[in-house]
Amino acid sequence: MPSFSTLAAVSLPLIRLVSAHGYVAGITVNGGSWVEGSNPNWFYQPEGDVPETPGWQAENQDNGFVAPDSFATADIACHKSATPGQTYVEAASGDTLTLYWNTWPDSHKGPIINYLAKCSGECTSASAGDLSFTKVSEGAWLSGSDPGDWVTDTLIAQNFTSDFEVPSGLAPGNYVLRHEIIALHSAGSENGAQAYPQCINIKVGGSGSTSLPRVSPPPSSTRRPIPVSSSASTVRLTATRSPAQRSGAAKPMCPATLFLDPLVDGLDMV
Ligand SMILES: [Cu+2]
Repeated sequence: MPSFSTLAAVSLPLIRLVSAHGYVAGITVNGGSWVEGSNPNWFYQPEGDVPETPGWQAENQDNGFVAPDSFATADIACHKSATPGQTYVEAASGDTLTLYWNTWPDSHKGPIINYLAKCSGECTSASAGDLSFTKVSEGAWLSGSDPGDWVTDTLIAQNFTSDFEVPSGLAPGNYVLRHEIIALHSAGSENGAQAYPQCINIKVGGSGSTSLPRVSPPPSSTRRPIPVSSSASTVRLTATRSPAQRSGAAKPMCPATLFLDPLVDGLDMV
């Protein structure tokens, strides 16, 4: 059994790191004026005291993450027990949204992925678990190894910002953007990957006509539980692979890239 001093030595750096996790504090459209995103501190404040913003609020007061053993729950959609943002970011198809994280730790390297879900009515009254997300863009490993240069390093270098382009031609309507970082520094351990999803309501204008595809979940026979309770010593996050990935037709991005496509239905290791 470890002595108390050993435990203390191990836990202190962890406490320090937790406070360094981030959230999307604000958004600009085409470099325009600042739109407030969200803040974990608002979750428990009385309703009237919370600013109305497009950012969803969640029970992530520790600035923490959603672990793989929750990937089959609604928490993976917009973070823990999320409630919808009460306004929208107004944008047109083809516009660039810049998402400002308040901070991000250098050690938390991994993919940054953007999904959109169309709301059937107002996103301001949507439920996270009812949204059907389609992956729109992704970035992950860039160069080097152990662990090399990742898009999260780019985010840090760009003043903690990440750009998202609203797909050109996207039909007007109310959408939820699901912007997610998956930190992989602990992904070698079972249940060790860390998902940091952030949701933002977007009202898309313009005259586009392209709808998001409706993706059917893969047959249950191709799914395995998440996390896979295997004793293998490698990354254990694996569920279904798309047919293209199974046949090898899909180009792997790097040896440790996680794909969540479509949301909840399959988490693939490539
Ligand atoms: Cu962390």
